[in-house]
Amino acid sequence: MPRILLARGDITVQRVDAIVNAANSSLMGGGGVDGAIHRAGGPEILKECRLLRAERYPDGLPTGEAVATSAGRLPARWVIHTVGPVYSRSTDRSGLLARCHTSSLGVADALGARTVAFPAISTGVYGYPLDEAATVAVRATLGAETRVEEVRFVLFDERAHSAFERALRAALDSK
Ligand code: AR6
Repeated sequence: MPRILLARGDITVQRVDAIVNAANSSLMGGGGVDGAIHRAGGPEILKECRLLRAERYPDGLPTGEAVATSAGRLPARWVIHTVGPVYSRSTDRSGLLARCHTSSLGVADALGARTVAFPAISTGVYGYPLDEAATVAVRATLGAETRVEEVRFVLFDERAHSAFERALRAALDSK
């Protein structure tokens, strides 16, 4: 079971083996944390994403799956791209959100990454309520079978940070 740490700030400056990108299935970049990672990491990341699309994912990366590239100019060694679900009021997509976390940790294991930083996947453009997303993210991570030793959730603002604090406390209390 990985140790979970919560931090406030910008994921692009984290000194960890791998950072996770809340991408979209095109892997061609976007806004939010995806835009920030490509801007800070430079063109090398997009070049590798184009190759992945051409060779492995001609129809795009499916929601819930994950794939790695190098990290260009970022301090991390790798970027693990995953695609969160768009929030829906009528359909429960928490299984897909949980899978983003377990898939990303599986990719981290294959790379030999021991420290991994995650953003609050799906809680921006994709509209997932913070408390729900935090609960899913924390539980999936605590339940994952992985050799990753540290998962650091890097939360951009105080609202996200306190949602993850509540979720982590609740998950640890119920153990
Ligand atoms: N570091 C850490 N967290 C950040 C950063 C940052 N530099 N920038 C934003 N966040 P979002 P999604 C937070 O919208 O909801 C993109 O266009 C942000 O406050 O980045 O999964 C993709 O290409 C929020 O809490 O991702 C997709 O099309 C969280 O990161 C789509 O958005 C996630 O917000 C994915 O939407």
